[in-house]
Amino acid sequence: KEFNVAVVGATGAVGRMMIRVLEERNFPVKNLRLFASERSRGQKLKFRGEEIPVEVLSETPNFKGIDIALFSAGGSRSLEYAPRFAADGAVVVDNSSAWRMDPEVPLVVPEVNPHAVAGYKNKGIIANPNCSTIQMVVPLKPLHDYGRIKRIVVSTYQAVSGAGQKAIDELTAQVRAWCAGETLPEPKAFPHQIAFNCLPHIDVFLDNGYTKEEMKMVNETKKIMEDENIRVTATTVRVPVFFGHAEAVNIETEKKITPEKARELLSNFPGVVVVDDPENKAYPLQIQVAGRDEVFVGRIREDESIESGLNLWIVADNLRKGAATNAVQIAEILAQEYL
Ligand code: A2P
Ligand code: 11C
Repeated sequence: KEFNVAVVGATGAVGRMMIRVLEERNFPVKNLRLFASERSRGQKLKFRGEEIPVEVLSETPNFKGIDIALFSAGGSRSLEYAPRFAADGAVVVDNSSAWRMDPEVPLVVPEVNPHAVAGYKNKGIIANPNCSTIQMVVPLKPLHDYGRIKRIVVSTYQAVSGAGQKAIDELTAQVRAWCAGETLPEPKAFPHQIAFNCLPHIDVFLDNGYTKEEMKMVNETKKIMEDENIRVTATTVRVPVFFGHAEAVNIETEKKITPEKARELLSNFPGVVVVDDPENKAYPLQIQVAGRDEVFVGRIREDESIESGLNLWIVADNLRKGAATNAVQIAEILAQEYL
C-alpha cells in the first residue's frame, strides 16, 4: 500500500531532512506534496530524482487527499494547520512543541512507547518529541525497565541546527568573519555570539527560572516513559557545533545497575550503539554521529557518590533521530499497523 504524504516546513533544516529520510528509508510514498511560506514561492525540492514544487501553505484552500503529513514549520503553524489537515483526513506527525503535552495527543519515540501511536485516533495528531528528549529516553528505557530510574540529572551540549537553518548560517557567518579578522555580524538567531561560546539559554525563560527547553526535557520524559514518578532536572546549553546534540546524564536507580550490566542492556536495545572504550579514546562524538540514525552512548561509569547511580554520555544527530528520522519511524508504524 502507498500513501499520499505532505511535508509542511519542507524548506527548513528539519523539513529537508524529512524528505531525505523518506527517500532513504523507501517510505511507500505515492505522491509527495511540499509546503512552506510565501518566501519559498517558486522553489522546487528534489525527491527520488524528481523536482517537486513548494506550495504556499497559507494559499492552499484545502488539504484533501493527504494521508500522512509531517509538520516542522514552527508551533503556531502546527496549532493552526494540524487540525485542518486532520479534518481533511490526514494523520499529522508534528515536530513542534505545540501539541506534545495535550493529553489527547500521543508523544511517541518508537523504541520506547510505540503502542501510544494508537492515540492518533483522538485528534488525528501525533507529536514528535523534542530532539534532546528523544535521544535521552531511548537509552534510558532499557535501564528503567531493568532498574527503575528514580531521578535524572541532565546537562546538554546542543548543536545550532536545533534552532533551524538561520542558526546554522549564523554560526557559519560568525566563524568566517572571525577567521577573516573582521567584526562579527550581530547575532540574530541567538541572544549572544555563538562562535567560540556556549549559551546556557535555549528557547524562552519561564517563571520558575528554567528555560522552556529544560522543562520540555522534564515533562516529555515522564509522558514518553509513562512514569510520572521519575524526577528530572535539566540544564540545556547551546554549543558551537553544527550537527548533533550531546548530553551528560546522571541517573539514580532503585536497583543497582553496574556499568557492565548497563553496557549489556544498551548493546541489546534497538537503536542504541555503545561506544565506550576510553583507553582507546573511544566515546561518542558529535562530528562522528552526524548523519547516523542511532543514539550513541559512552563514558558509562558508576556514580560513586550514591548507592545506585550511573553517569552516561549520550550523543545523537538532532536533525535525524532527534527530529526527521523519529517522525518517519512514527509514520512507518502508522503505515504498517494502522492506515
Ligand atoms: P520558509 O523557508 O518558506 O520560511 P527552519 O526551522 O529551518 O527555520 O525552517 C522552518 C520551516 O518552516 C521552513 O520550511 C519555513 O518556510 C516554514 N515556515 C515558517 N513560517 C511559515 C509559514 N508562515 N507558513 C508556512 N511555512 C512556514
Ligand atoms: C533546539 N531542541 O535544539 C531545540 C529544537 O521543541 O522541537 C527543537 C525545539 C522543539 O533548539
